Amino acid sequence: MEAAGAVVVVTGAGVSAESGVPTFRGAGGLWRSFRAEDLATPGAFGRDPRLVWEWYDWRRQGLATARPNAAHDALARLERAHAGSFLLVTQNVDGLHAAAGSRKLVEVHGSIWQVRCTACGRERYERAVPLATLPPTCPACGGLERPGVVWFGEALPAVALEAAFGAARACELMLVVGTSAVVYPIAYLPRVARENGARVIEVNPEETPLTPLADESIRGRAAEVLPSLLGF
Ligand code: BJW
Ligand code: ZN
Repeated sequence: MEAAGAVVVVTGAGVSAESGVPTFRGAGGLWRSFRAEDLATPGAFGRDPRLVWEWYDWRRQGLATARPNAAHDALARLERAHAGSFLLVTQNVDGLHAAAGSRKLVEVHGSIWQVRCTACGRERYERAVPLATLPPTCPACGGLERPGVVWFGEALPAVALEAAFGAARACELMLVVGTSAVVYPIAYLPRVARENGARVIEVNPEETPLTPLADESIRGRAAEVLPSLLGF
């Protein structure tokens, strides 16, 4: 790890599992109890914004007391200790990497704490749980607000996406932690890194579609593996 120049870390829901945050796929995952098509698409929001907001409000309530775990902490320390360039690309919307102190961070699927007006585009950071009114409305124009997350079929934020792919092309080491590696375009990042000569290391208790492509797969939980792997 010390020898590596540019480092990129890609994280998914598994990194927050030990903070008590449910993952999406696998045992206990959100998609075992809820249908993504009913809750995490623009069509679902168009049909029933209140239902979608009730689900996000419920998740916000669960996240309000969640704290970063040893994996988030180890990645924040890695950023501070690493002399070369560094980028943490997270698919997570929970805000726990920032809470742990990560700053060179792109949240490519947005943030559950961000709320965006569907009429005027105004964004605001809203930590209140539960929300006072569902669905919430824009303080500026009274329009319907939506969660500031990226749903299926929606483009990822362009600036964040360019930063992620640029860093993936240029890195020498990519660490992929706690993601099922099935959601695109982020699932392309390890391929891009590998094709450009980077070493790719996966940390996940389960095998994923990335496993055959990775240089190394470390089977274990992020909060146990990362502190010892990174030396923090
Ligand atoms: C542990 C652990 C522990 C457990 N320690 N690990 C190319 C091919 C095929 C399909 C597509 C394609 N390109 C696009 C698509 C369609 C689609 C897609 O990928 N579909 C596939 C699922 C088939 N992609 C999109 O629609 C994306 N948009 C797009 O491409 O737009 C194109 C476009 C361009 C221009 C204009 C318009 C459109 C958007 C994807 C958005 C994903 N959104 C969600 C919801 C976010 C909001 C919310 O939270 O509600 O993002 S879905 C959900 O999946 C969430 C996650 O960020 C994402 C990834 O999941 P993640 O993080 O990997 O979690 P899990 O649960 O899957 O895995 C957890 C892992 O942790 C497991 O492996 C465990 O083993 C492990 N684990 N405990 C370490 N302790
Ligand atoms: Zn507005």
